[in-house]
Amino acid sequence: MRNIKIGLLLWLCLSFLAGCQAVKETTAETSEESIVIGFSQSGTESSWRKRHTESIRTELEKEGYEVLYRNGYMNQERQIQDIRSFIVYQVDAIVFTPIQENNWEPILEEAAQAGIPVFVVDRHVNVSDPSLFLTHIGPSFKAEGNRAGLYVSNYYKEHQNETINVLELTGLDATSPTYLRSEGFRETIKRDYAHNNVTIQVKDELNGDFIRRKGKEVIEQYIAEGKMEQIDVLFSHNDEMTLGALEALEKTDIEPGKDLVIVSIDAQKEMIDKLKQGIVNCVVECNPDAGVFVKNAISRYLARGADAIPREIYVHETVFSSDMDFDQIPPRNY
Ligand code: GYE
Repeated sequence: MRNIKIGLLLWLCLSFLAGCQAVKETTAETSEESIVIGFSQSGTESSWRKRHTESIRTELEKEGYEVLYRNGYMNQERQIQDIRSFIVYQVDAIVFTPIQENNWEPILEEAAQAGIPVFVVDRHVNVSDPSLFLTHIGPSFKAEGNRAGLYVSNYYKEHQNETINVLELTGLDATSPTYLRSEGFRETIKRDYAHNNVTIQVKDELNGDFIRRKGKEVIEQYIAEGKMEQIDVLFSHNDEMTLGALEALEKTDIEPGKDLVIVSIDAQKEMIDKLKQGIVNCVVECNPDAGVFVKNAISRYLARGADAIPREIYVHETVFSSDMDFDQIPPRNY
């Protein structure tokens, strides 16, 4: 009996050791074959951006890819250095969200020479050779602007013989969300009002770089110049700047959401709360959950090559406004 017990123990130990060896071998195999993705993010200026980063990192890691992450701290030179370090490291793919759209050509040429595919996410790049990146993955910024404009034109559809003045608070210059949101908005507010003589016009434009503090500063200045009274609608290119503008408005008699119609873009949790409180009127969603789209594009590229990837991949988005059933708004994760 004792012999049987010793035998059993010995067998268990041997199986355990064999098991360990097998695990070790698989681990070694995986790390040898593991796909490395360099991910250069432009900064951390908003909750939207933080969620965007988290979404991409977690989806890629869940897929078993190794992610080298770098934060560009809103500095293009830094992003260029980060991308160069990925090239030196010979990563399998580069994912990058450009701070603005110009002057990427030289570094993208370096990546192309090294044979590394580039996936541009969120903002666009402006390059003369389109083969320098494989695809662009992100929102339709123009559709976001259209949705904002549509809310405003519907809001005034029963009005008559009026000119509606809009103050546009724009994001960072030379970025596609800024000029496309603007373009989309202006396109829609031009809708024909001839029958009841209503004109919706962008009276003034202020720049807040997508940053809360800057949004607050420029609106404070505008209020100090005595110009805010003439404004009916504030159209802000992102929630952070809207939050800054709301802080500035606290020192006035203007009641946001009532005396001033406010339309914001992103749909961060904080802004959805303001919508529910009636402080803002419309929040156009900008979807930061790009991760799954990025992961799918990379996996598809690895399995089927560059020809299997569309040039433009849109993420889905919606719009929330004061006239909707707030229970329909999905919980926000940013
Ligand atoms: O709307 C904003 C962020 O590029 C679409 O950047 C993005 C914008 C987003 O700072 O909140």
